[in-house]
Amino acid sequence: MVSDLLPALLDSWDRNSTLLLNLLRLLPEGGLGVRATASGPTVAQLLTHIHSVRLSLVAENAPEFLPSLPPDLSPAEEWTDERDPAQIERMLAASAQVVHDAVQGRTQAGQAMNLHYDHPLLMLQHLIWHEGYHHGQIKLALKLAGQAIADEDAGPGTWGVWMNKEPK
Ligand code: NI
Repeated sequence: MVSDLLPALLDSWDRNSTLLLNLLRLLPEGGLGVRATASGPTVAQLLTHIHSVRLSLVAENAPEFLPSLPPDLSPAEEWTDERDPAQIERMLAASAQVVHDAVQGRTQAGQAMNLHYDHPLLMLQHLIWHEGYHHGQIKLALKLAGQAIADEDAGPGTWGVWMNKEPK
């Protein structure tokens, strides 16, 4: 089991990435433009913020993994109000892979991160926490706007991604 730890931790990151994409796909019509408060970010901006934070942390801590990212998937600014869900999906999928590769690469090399974190795996844990925080904000913003995603629709693609065992 101990030798399975790195693959299991990277799997947890991949699941986190999958369930965020599932949330994006479940957004109701116009959901990307919803805000929790008048001055707060749109759902679209929260998603591009998540993308941007992933890339910023890799840039600060393991920059050698950034060149694998296509230039058009790198945001010009942190809170881009991108309204094309397909583009947001491409951005999130690409940045998730960059994080996966950076954490895997530095961990396997036994190499510390450049700026933050006592261990490369802490970056992965930090990002899962950060994205869960914003996931809840997105769900609440939709609810406040009267566009809540029903639990029975959201559950299989979010909680189920964490908890369901793969068929053996
Ligand atoms: Ni944030």
